[in-house]
Amino acid sequence: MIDASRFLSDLHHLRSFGAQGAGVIRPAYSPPDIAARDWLAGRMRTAGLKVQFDAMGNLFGLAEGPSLLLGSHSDTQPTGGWLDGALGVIAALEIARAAHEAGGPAISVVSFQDEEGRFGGTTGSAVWTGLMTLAEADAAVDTDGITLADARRALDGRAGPDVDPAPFTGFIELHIEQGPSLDVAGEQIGVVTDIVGYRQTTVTLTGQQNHAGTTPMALRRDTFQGLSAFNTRLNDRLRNVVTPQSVWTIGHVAVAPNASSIVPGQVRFSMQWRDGNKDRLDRMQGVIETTLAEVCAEMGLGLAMEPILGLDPVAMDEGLRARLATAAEAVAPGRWRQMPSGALHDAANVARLMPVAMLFVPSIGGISHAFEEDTTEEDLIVGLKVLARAAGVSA
Ligand code: HGY
Ligand code: MN
Ligand code: MN
Repeated sequence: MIDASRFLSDLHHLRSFGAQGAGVIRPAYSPPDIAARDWLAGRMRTAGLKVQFDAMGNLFGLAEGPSLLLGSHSDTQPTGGWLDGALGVIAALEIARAAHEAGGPAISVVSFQDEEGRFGGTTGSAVWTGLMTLAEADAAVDTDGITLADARRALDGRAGPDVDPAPFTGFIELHIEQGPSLDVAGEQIGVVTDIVGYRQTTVTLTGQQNHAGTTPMALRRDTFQGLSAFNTRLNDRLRNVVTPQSVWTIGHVAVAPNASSIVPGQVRFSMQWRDGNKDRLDRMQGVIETTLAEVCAEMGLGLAMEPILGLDPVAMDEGLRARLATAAEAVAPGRWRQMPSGALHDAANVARLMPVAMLFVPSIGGISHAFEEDTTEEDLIVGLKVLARAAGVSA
C-alpha cells in the first residue's frame, strides 16, 4: 500500500538539495545534484532495489526480472521549481517501495541526468536510449564553457556498466503540467496523448565592436540591432506558419562585450522552437534560417549556427494510456482530461526503446521553471495514486 506521508516526506527531503527559498538550484553534476543522487540511491536500496549509476549519471533502482520502469529526472533548471522531475522520481520510489513491501509487482525506478539541458536537453536519457553517443554528449558545452566530459567527473567512480533496457516492459512518467490547462479547469489529472517535438540551436552574430559615441548609426555593424531586427521579423513571418500551440523562445542572450559605451561586436543567443507536428517544425526552421540570413546580409553581420539539436513529436502508448485513463477515472472521476505535453520529457527518448506514457498533475497558476512552481498536496497525492493504480500497485 502506498504511504502518502512517506512520499511527501521524501519529496520535501529531495527539495532540500540545492534549496533556494521556495525553489531549487540543482543543475546536472553540481554538488547538490550528486548529493541528491546519493541520497536517492540509499532510498532505492532501502526499497529493495539494486542501485546502478551509468556513465552519464542516470541513476537506476532495478527490480529483479521484467519490471515496469517509473521515474523522471532529479536535476533542475538553473533556477528551478521543486517539483519539475522530482515528483516523478519520488512517486516512482514510493510505488516501488510499496510494491516491494507487498511482494510485487516488480517496479524499477530511474532518475535521468541533465533532462533540464545544462548540456543540451534530455541528455542523460538521449545517451541511454542511443539517440546520441557518450562521446557526442561529452563534447557538449554549457554556457560557462564547461564540457559535459569535465562535469561528469563529479560522478567520481559511481558510474557502473550501461543498464540494459530489455527487462523493462514500459515506462510511465508522472510530471507536473508546467502549464495552466488543469489549474484553470480545476482538474487534477492530465493523461498525456503526445509530447511535442522541439529544435534548438545557438546562433552567433558577428559585427564590429566600436565606440558608442563616435560611431554614426549608419556605419554601425551592431549585433544587438541585428538580433532585434531578426526577432521582430521572425515574429511577423512565423505567424503564417504556426498554430496557437506553436512556441519559439530566445531564452539565453550573451551580448559582447556587454558595456554601455561599446557597440556590441558579437551576440550569441539560443533559438528554440516547439510544435506537435514535425512538418511544421521543419517549416519554422526554414523561416528562422532564411530570416537570419536575410538580416545578416542587410546589416553586414557574420552568422554562425551550431548544429540543431532536437526531438520529433512522440505519441504515447495506447495501452499504457488506457491504464492511466482507467486509474484517473477511478481516483479523480470527472476531474481529468487527455492532453498534449508542451514541455519536453525523457519519455520522448525512452519511447525509442519501449512503450511509454505520461500523466500530469496541475501547476498552480501554470507556473514552472521558476521558484514559484507549486502543486497542492492533495493533487500530488492524487497523481501518486493514479500512477500506482496504473502500475498495478494498491493505492
Ligand atoms: O524545457 C522543457 O520542456 C523541460 O521542462 N526541460
Ligand atoms: Mn521536467
Ligand atoms: Mn523542466
